Amino acid sequence: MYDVREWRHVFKLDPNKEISDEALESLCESGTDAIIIGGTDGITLDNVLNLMARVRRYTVPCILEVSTIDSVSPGFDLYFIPTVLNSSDTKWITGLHHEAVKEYGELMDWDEFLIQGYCVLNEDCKAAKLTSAKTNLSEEDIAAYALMAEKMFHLPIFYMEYSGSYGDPSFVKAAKSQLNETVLFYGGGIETVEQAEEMGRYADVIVVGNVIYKDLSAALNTVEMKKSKH
Ligand code: 1GP
Repeated sequence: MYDVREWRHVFKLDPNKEISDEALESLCESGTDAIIIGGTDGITLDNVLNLMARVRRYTVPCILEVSTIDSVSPGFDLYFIPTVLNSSDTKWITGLHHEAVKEYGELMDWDEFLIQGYCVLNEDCKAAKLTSAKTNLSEEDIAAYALMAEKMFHLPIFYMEYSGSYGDPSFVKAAKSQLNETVLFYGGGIETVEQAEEMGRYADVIVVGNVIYKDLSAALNTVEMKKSKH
């Protein structure tokens, strides 16, 4: 079984975006700790299965971050299920989860599922709009969500999501100061190894997404952060 506590760096691939075989090979063989397949729009069973099959040619762990119930399929190493802690719509906190478990709970192998306590922080990102997230948060608010994730809900992952914009490292530090057991993921706007290292000083795992599609070699360089101090 894969242990996210040992990870430092992951790439997140969007099944709704094109990627060449060469680019995919370089990402899978880059030394990153895992490939997460996930996105917000246009996620279908077809594009998820297609990308999974292509990543499966390599030994890197392949994880599905579930965004719609219909696109879940067997064959991944792990499944991440987001619950958006700062959403103001219960659908994104426990609503869809309840529907999914009611339908498929008996079939689920719970050892393969990890729940991510998301805190969505970039008000302009699609995920914030979709989930009606309350993004105007102080350092204390974020620290409290981190503490809730670990102590109240015992979530394995707390994920600070700035998707599309580079966040404030002092906020990541504030979250980390509350966490001992829960693994801290940071994602958003990382385009250089320096940014990856900066966020990686506090976050346990950094997630690199968009830049893959803008500047592949910059994306590949971010893996170098694995050598830096945590
Ligand atoms: C998105 O957190 C990830 O879900 C990564 O963010 O796409 O901005 O790199 P970027």
